[in-house]
Amino acid sequence: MYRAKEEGRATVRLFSKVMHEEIEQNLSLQMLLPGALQEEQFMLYFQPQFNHRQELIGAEVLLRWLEPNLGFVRPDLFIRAAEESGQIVPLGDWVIKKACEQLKQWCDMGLPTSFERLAVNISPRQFMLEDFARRVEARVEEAGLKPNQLELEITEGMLLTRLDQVVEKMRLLHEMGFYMALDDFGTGYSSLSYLSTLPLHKLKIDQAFVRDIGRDKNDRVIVETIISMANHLDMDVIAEGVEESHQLEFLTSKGCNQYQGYYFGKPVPAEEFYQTWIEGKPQSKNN
Ligand code: G
Ligand code: G
Ligand code: MN
Repeated sequence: MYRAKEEGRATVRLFSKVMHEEIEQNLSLQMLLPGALQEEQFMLYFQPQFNHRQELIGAEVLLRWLEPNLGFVRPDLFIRAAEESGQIVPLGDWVIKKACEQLKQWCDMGLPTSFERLAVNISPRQFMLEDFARRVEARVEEAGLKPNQLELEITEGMLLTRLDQVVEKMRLLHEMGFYMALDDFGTGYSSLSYLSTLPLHKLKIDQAFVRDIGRDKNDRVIVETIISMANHLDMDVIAEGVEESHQLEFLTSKGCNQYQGYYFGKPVPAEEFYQTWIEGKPQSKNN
């Protein structure tokens, strides 16, 4: 009994120590972020997306931070720190600006006709800004692009609070011509009834379901349901985290025609992306 108590206490101590370290880490990242943005320690990586004909249809833009002393900082950690400190607002704006500039450069260099757009992750705090729609529109115009060349990925979690405001802003962005996607779909609480009323173009099936397609019948059912929901609602559906051919086969057989994942390619810097996925496939350029 003593030992149980001791172990109990030790567990509590260990738990709080880990929590303490996480909080410290989060705070130190929060302090480093403003300087990091000023010194341009961030860079964009691009992960290719394909259709069922194995044609390149676009890429997801993923932010990376190379801190001089820490090396690459885990994106989930620094995104959270940026969200909490508010730095996500200037940082997110920087991501949109750089993504637009990069896409414009690639358009000028030549892209395959199958290439539709770049997808950018938008954090809740960024999306809720009063003038978010105007800001993103300005970035697209400055770069000489059209709104439908940019896909805005928002998460299901955003719909849990202030649904009315979120939907209103989605409608506005939709009317402006932006392409709207719901990221990590299936992990939240979306119900079919309100999903059908949202101005959405695309659902992104969360990678957790894709990962276990071969092992877990429940996940197969969920994936199949999401695909059929998207088809009935006239939305595109893309599977994230495709790593193996049997996952691709299952997805294709159920009517999911867009894919992203290590099976095709990892996120890579801009130059490598162009060399590997565009110059490497020189047929069917459109300019
Ligand atoms: O590929 P990766 O490890 O980068 O992504 C980790 C998490 O960080 C994912 O949830 C992804 O959506 C998020 N993320 C990556 N880049 C950005 C970004 O530019 N803005 C926001 N808000 N989130 C991002
Ligand atoms: O939350 P979001 O869907 O934006 O997250 C994208 C994240 O998924 C990035 O961290 C990206 O690096 C990661 N990712 C992309 N493809 C794969 C994959 O095939 N397997 C795994 N494990 N992660 C992936
Ligand atoms: Mn995403």
